This record gives sequence, structure tokens and C-alpha cells, in this order.
Amino acid sequence: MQRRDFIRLAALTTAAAPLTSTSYAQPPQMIMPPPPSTAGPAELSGTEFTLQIAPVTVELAPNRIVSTIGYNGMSPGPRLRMKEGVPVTVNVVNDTDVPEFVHFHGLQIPSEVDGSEEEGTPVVPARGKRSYQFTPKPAGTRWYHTHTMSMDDLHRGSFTGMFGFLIIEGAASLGNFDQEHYLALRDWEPYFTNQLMDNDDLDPSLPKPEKPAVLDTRPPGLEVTADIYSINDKALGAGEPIRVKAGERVMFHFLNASAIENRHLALPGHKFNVIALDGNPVPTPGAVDVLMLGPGERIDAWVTMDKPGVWVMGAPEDMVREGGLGIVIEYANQRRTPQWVTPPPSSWDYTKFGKAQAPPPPAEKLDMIFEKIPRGAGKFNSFTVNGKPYPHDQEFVLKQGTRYRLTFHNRTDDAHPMHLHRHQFEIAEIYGKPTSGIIKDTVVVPTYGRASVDFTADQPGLTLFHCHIQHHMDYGFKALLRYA
Ligand SMILES: [Cu+2]
Repeated sequence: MQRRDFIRLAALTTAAAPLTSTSYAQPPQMIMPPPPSTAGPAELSGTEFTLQIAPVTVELAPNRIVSTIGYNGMSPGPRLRMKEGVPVTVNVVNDTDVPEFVHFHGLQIPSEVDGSEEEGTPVVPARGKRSYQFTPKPAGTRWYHTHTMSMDDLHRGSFTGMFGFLIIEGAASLGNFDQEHYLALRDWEPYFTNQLMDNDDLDPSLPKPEKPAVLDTRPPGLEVTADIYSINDKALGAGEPIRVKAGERVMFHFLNASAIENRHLALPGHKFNVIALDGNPVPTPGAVDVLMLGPGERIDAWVTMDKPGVWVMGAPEDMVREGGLGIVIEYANQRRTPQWVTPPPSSWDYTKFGKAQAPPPPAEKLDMIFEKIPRGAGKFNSFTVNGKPYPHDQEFVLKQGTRYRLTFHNRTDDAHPMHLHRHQFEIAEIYGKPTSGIIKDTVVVPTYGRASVDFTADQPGLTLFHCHIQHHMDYGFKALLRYA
């Protein structure tokens, strides 16, 4: 019996009760349980921060405990709160046996401190330490995470618990709310599979301008999946509910901290009022029933609590939600089993939050064609950009101060969350529609789809561009942009 079947069976037989299966193989280095949690405060603020990298246990639910690597004795790591434009020092202490990188995702900071080996950031040595000094910008919901390669080791890189929110406060406020919550979506205990059980085609009705006339029918390589999920460190039903009162406006900061898959999220009977994507305010805030976040993406959205009851906010896919991806929203004076109602059909569309016209044409254009080579890396698929493997020597050379339009041609059968380090880009076209004003650092390019983003080359230094699915990045789905 496949493990996923076992989990599903458990979910069916125990109805709404949290899952309690724990028969997972532990990695060899984890046979000794790590020392008791020494978790510090969940939020750190100021100008000097210390992150300690060390083994942690995460109690997703009673009898459902995961051993992994975290920051400061916990996973997610502490929320780091910085002020835009005020210099900070982040001291990283690496109490593990492998070199590490801490990447500051969505920040416009120099390559030497961005936290990526490809850009030349110095490593944090095994059993060693290193300090990163930078001036945080721009304001918004950012995050930090490890940036090491995992390759075939699912206990390394972003499969571990090394991630956390990083909030940069600026002059502007997103508004006044009765409550504010930071929720990171995660999966745990990943494993390899050759069963394509997730339909990654976000919306089959989307245009597929990049679909080849003849499809590659060679058998695909192993992909990574998981069937244990959480929001922050708790599986659905295992943590404290979010307690609300009727009429409250509650602000949610969502992060997809998965290394694996795009995620959806819904709250029955309520709408999400999306006001910022990847931490940047959108020109056309709007209400939707279902959110979609690719790995690395953030959404700031508020909800008016106007439907008293006890609700599950969670993944619309039963298997994912029952596997733990959800949290209970409990109104005051309501006592009942948390209710889930499947949301009305909807498809995620970034352009709902943008302006309807394309931005003015940029000075220069760059095209990137993404292709997947089935089993191009032995057991695994490999990926190419413009038909070549990383690092595309001298191919993507930027002129400082020039505005570029980068067009992604996704000739693969997956939707990929594409992330540009150290810069922000503006979506110019996606799903065959023009748009402007949506500023992001990660965009999910649909299956066989195309997307164009504009950015100004104003951050000299090596700049990594990659798919935020760890396994894709590790097997070639990346490029290095350099300045002339
Ligand atoms: Cu990918």
C-alpha cells in the first residue's frame, strides 16, 4: 500500500480527528532525538538578529512529530521585523555538519549578503558562523530561508524547517485591522514518487501557447511529493484556533513555504480581500474565494468575519486538507465541529489585481524557454533554459539602468514558480492578457503558458533566477544574470 493511500485511509476512518500515523522512516542522522526545544520568542525586532541553525522537532500534532533542521529551536523560525532603510546585522550560527546559506527573499540587497552560492555569497561554514549586514528594502511581507542544494537528499535545503517570515516596515501601512496573523503553508516528510498524482495544470482552460505540437512521451523521472501538511507548525485541528468576533476585520499574511507544490486556500462563506502580492500593494485590490500561492509567494489579504460559526480555512483538495493543511477559525460563543464547504469553482488570475493595460514597452527584451528532459538526470528530470544547462555563460548580461522585458516560455507540463533574486518585476502579460502595476519577485508560469515581466537592471551584481521548486532548481532550472 502506498503511504498516501494509508494516509487517506486513516483520514477516512478517523473522520475529522487529526491523523496520528507516525510510521515514517527517519533519516540516519536523526536517530538520536535532538535536545529539548529551546524555542525563543516567535518575533525578533531591532537591528541585530541571531539565527541559530540546529536540529529541531516539530510537533505537528500529538504523535505526529517531525525531526528536521530549524532556526532558533523552532520551525518556522522567528519572525524577523526590520525597518526599511535601517541597516541590520544578521548573525548566523550554524550548529550542523553541513555548510549553509540564509537567503533573504524579496529584498533588494547586494549579492554578497543575498544568501546564494551562485551569486557568490560566502557560505556559513559547518559548525561555524557568519554575519550578514545589509539595509533592508523594500517594505513588505518578505521571508528568509535556506538556499542550499538538496539534490537527492530530502533532508536538506528547503525540504527542512529552515524558513521564516521577514517583515520590513515602511512608512505606509496596509490599514487598520482587529487582528493580524502570519501563516506559512508547509508540507513535511517529502518522498520521491513516479506517480503524477497532482494535476499541476492550474486551469485547463488557460491558453497554452507553448504546448509543443508533438509531446515528449518518454517516461518522466521521479518527482518529490508529501502528504503531511501544516500551517506554521501545526496540522489542521492540532493547534489553537484563530478566535474571532463577528464584524472583525482580520489581516492574514500568507506564505507558501513549500519546496514542492503550488497551493490553494479557501475559507468557506468568506472572501479574501487581496491587497498585496509578494508584499507589494496591488493597484486593484479585490475579493476572491480561493487563493493560490506558488512556492515562495506571499499574499496579504484581509477577511471580514461576517459568518458566525466554526470553520476550516484550508486547502480545497480533500487529501491535502485532511493531511493537515488548514487551521480552524472559531467565532466567539460558537461550539461545533469545524465545518468545511467546498468553495465555488474559481481560477486564480493575477491580472484581477492589476491594471488592464500593459506597461510601456521596455528598452530591451530577453526570452527564456523552459524545457524538461525526462530522466535527464538519471532517476530525475532535468531542465534547460534556452536549450542549455546552467550557468549559461555570459548569456544573460544586463546593462545597468536599462528596463527589460523578460518573457518566460514554459514548454513543460508543470506550472513553475519562477523567482528573480535581488530585484522586483512587474507582470506585463500572463494567461494571454496584458496587465500592469503588479510588482512581484515570484510568478507562477502556467503549464505550457507564457508570461512576461518587466524589471529595471538597478541592482548590480550576480543575480540568480530559478524555479522555486527545490528539485527543479537543483536539476538545472536556474540561470545567472550578470551586469556588463
Ligand atoms: Cu519548477
